[in-house]
Amino acid sequence: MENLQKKQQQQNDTPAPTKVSFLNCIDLSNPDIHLSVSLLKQACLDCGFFYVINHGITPEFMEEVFAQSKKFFELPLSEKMKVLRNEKHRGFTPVLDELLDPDNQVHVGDYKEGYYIGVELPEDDPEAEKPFYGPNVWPEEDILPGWRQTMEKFHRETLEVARAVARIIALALDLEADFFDKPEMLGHPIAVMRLLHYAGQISDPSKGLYGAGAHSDYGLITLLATDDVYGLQICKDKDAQPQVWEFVAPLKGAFIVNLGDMLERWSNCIFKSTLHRVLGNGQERYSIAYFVEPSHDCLVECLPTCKSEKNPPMFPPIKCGAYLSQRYKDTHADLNVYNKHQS
Ligand SMILES: O=C(O)CCC(=O)C(=O)O
Repeated sequence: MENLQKKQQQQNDTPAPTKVSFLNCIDLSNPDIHLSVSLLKQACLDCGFFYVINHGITPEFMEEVFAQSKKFFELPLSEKMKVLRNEKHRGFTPVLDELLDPDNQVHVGDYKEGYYIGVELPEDDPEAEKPFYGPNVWPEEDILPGWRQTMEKFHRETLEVARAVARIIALALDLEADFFDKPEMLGHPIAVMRLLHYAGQISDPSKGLYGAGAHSDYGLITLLATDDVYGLQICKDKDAQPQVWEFVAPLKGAFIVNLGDMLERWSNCIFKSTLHRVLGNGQERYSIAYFVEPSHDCLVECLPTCKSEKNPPMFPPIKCGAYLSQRYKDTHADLNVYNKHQS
């Protein structure tokens, strides 16, 4: 993996930043499951971030997804606003829509634009009444031909990668491999993919300017695909003062996987979610985050293998849908802001 990271750093146009984190790498094509479990467990205990390679999605298809994403963000703002995010969190999110770290991003939000795509459910499906479930919002076919098909295929394929990673996580937590495959978990997940575009703004932490403010993700895990521009930073110990930030080297074609807050709760802090942020360095950057959360009604409560008399559950059980709704509400602009701008 060290070689992989060096190779990746050499491929990038810009010199590698000095402080780059070493991350373990899980090869999903490796039949030695014990090795994968051991590498993943070490990564989860150490920093909550690791690479996943040989995951089955071809490099050519990943290139195509990035090319289609770029086409969307290159549209005029007026066109993008036609597919503005709705109350189900589907569609376009303009620059500054999200504010992830209000303590440090004073009066401004993230300098990134995005596009949310969830699991497609027809409007007349009874489940579509629930937050995060329902139909997606799509740009017109004549504006971006084939765009929807590409994104739907990537959504489906990435979910399979997420399920494969979740099986290794289950084994690392001494659970049955299919623990997270249950219908209420990744059988019918809330799986939200988000195309992201950083337009080349230069971040300045001293002024509270970030591509994405410091945060941990809300769900089970996140799979992140990036282009080869540096930007993502992690803070391995969120309780340390001062915080120490390290870059994560981009690895084209791989997923960078991180643990979310629900897994921290599920595992009673044995596996912790990791604080991360994005710094812009003046270069345009594209990434795709895939947030993996269980079904709306899933009760996230301490796993049987993560509690004992000496180590009782630290968190009360929570329903996934309610927890997620609150986290999105806390971090996203009120949609009325856009109505006011338009009137
Ligand atoms: O763009 C990236 O590298 C990370 C994005 C991210 O952290 C997020 O959307 O939660």
